[in-house]
Amino acid sequence: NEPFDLRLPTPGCYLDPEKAGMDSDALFKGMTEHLFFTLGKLATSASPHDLYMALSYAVKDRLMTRYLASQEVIRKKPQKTVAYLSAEFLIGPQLSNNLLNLGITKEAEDALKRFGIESLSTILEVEEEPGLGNGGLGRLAACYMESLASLQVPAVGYGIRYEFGIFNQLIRDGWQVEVTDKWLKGGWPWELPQPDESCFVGFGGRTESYRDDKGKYRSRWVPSEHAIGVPHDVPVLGYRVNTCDRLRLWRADATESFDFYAFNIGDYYGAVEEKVASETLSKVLYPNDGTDEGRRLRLKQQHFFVSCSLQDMLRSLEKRSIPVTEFANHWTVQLNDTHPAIAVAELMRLLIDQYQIGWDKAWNITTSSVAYTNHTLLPEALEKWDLSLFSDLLPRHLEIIYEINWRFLQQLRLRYPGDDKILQKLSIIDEEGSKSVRMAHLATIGAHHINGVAALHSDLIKRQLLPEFAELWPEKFTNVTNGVTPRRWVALANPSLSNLLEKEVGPDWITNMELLKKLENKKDDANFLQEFEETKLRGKRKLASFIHTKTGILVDPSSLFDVQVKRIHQYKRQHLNALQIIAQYLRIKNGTSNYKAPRTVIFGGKAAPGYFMAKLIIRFINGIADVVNSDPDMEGLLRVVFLPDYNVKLGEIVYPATDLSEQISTAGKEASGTGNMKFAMNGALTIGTLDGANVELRDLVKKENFFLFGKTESEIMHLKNNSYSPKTFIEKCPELQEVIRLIEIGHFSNGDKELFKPLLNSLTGNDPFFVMADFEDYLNKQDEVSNFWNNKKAWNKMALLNTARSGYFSSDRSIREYCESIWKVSPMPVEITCDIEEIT
Ligand code: H53
Repeated sequence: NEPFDLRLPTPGCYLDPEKAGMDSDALFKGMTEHLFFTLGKLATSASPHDLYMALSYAVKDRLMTRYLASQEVIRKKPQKTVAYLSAEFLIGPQLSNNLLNLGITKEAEDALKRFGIESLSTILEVEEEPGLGNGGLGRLAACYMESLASLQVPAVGYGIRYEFGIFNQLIRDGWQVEVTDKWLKGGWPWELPQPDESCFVGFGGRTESYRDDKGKYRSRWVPSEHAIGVPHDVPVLGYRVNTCDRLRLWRADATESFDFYAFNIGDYYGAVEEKVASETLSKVLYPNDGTDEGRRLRLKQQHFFVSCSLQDMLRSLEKRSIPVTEFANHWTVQLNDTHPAIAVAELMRLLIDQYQIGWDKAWNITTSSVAYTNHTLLPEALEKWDLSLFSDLLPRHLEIIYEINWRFLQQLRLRYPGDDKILQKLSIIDEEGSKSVRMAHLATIGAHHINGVAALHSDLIKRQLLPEFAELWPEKFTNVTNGVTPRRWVALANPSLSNLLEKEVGPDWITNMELLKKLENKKDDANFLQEFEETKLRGKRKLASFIHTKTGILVDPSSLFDVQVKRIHQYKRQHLNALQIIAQYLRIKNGTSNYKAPRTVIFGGKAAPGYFMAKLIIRFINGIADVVNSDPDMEGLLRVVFLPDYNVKLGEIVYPATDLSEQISTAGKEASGTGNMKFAMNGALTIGTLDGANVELRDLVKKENFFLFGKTESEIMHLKNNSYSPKTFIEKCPELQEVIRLIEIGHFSNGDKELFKPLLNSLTGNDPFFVMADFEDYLNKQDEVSNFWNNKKAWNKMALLNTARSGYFSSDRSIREYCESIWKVSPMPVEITCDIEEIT
């Protein structure tokens, strides 16, 4: 492994891997230069945003050596690289993370002081976060990129550079209002546009057959429309290592600024139209989390970024004179859900049509390089494309899919002679109703591995979602439980806890979370538990002041902070939590509460703009908050807060400040959940169902440190199969009847009896997410929580054990599992040497 030679012409002396250029003097100089030359500003008149930009540019400069060295290593010594294909990367703010991973946070603080800025946080606050994802899936992709780099694994994350990310959420009269996310408006300093590596992508048109040089009939695609993908690269630096991987996000450009023919004949608008149409491709992120809308533009986005990415991978082989038949030895392609599943057909098309490789060989290459992660069992999330839309947009891909399907069905016919049912069930084409292409089937057939994202979920994939596939190819199915990066979610988000952890177990916990097990020795140490509690209090004070600034609500940091932050979805059951609050409210009102644990219940999360019931749930929570927060009887006992515009940045404030984490989805519905992991690491206790990764969390922290309630997945199935009736549960629970009555009479809607009717009708009608069935158990469990809260020592001990035992949920562990069992890649350290004398 040849060291990267730093005596290459690199501006500035930011080159020494250890220190040169990393001290505060050099950072100050770099900032001054960027203020002057890049931003055209004088230091004397620089705004906080100018200083943020200048510092970010100076920090990005300091990533470049590692970034280029990491690419050189692969060029010189080819090694298998991970291509993580994802329609979403919710990467969060970049400055703090890069400072942490470079190890120059202190130096940056010192440099800022010389511009009169006393606290780094005032500069971090102005950073606009790129909301290039909806929720769990996009954030997971970001954690995985950070872990890949930290583990020194060569990797590229491929995605879309949406001009508008997930909308910003305002709350007006209790309702969610969506506002366009203009994250690029002030300039975004972290990307490197690479127009010379652009790719062409076709759409529409027709296929035609022709005879090649050897007289063989072949098929080819004649698209009617084209777009250009321009890569914008974001460096992803690992923690205190030289590996700096890449996030390559594609922006769509028009092929020609104008159609000159149309322009010349006077059709000015017609000429501009196609340009505008091509550029809308990367305009906006679809704001649905786990629901498939089947929209034409969405399929275009998917094909656009997948095609660019695969072309980019193939081109990288050509550049290094590696035959494309070696593809699978150099790239391992991970499909993050079915959003990039078109990759199976597109890789086949490129190999067959572009590189003239025969079917069998091409299929072998494809199936040896592609793997698929499933993230959901919800039927509404499983992508299906209308056949007519598909053939209109991607006619050649459809031909290829038919061929893949035909060969697959032939295999099935041999195995299950005469069984047409199974053929229909497994076919890529759904023949029922208006015919459609099932993307999960395409991905499953084209992948060498299919994994779920938590033990229970992976098991359900095999038993419920794709049982016949699992029987056919048991060796393909596996599990990799999700994880989250401890750099962002503990080290950055929770500095006071991090300091305590470092003092207790040393600094290595950041890359080896298992070391936190050592904290178990302290579980009965009153002084240590006190210190641990102090870190939590600090987080709560910060959140309390944030809540006050954003909502005007005053909350008491010594109350129990009970938090549910995640996308709003019926299966996640924010409404179950809301109903429970009403029950507590009623008890206080009726004087029947033995309420010894003052609580602040905090919600946060966005609803898909077209998801009526989710938006009504937000309105419902705000209705309850209004009544509770303005009632003097609730003073000092109960507060309800809906935090607007939940995003990564806000998550960093919320996780360290939480005492109780709400993970209350209907069992069998949440594939994994990752918020549950962030809370546990930060010492929150969980109240939760046996769903997703909660199951593993409870096993790890041990059942006495987890508040379990609710029906299990099999009990839910049983209810479902035996004509579940929510009424029977309501009849058994007088408190629930009271709660419902209060909503009915309009108590939380200023007397409006209609407002929440759709919600009530759903709950008392068919209650699709079994809220009524779990209500009583949940309420009882909440009483237990309150009782525990009054024994602070016991609470702190449980909280400490959650932190101590949460190491398994580091995304480093998940990535190691992917590397070993699916990708077969190993770390490749990047060495950098330089002779400082020579370059300074
Ligand atoms: O993916 C997370 C899981 C979570 C699951 C989520 C998800 C999306 O955010 C979007 C689409 C989709 O199919 C699944 O709901 O349970 O933790 C990461 O795996």
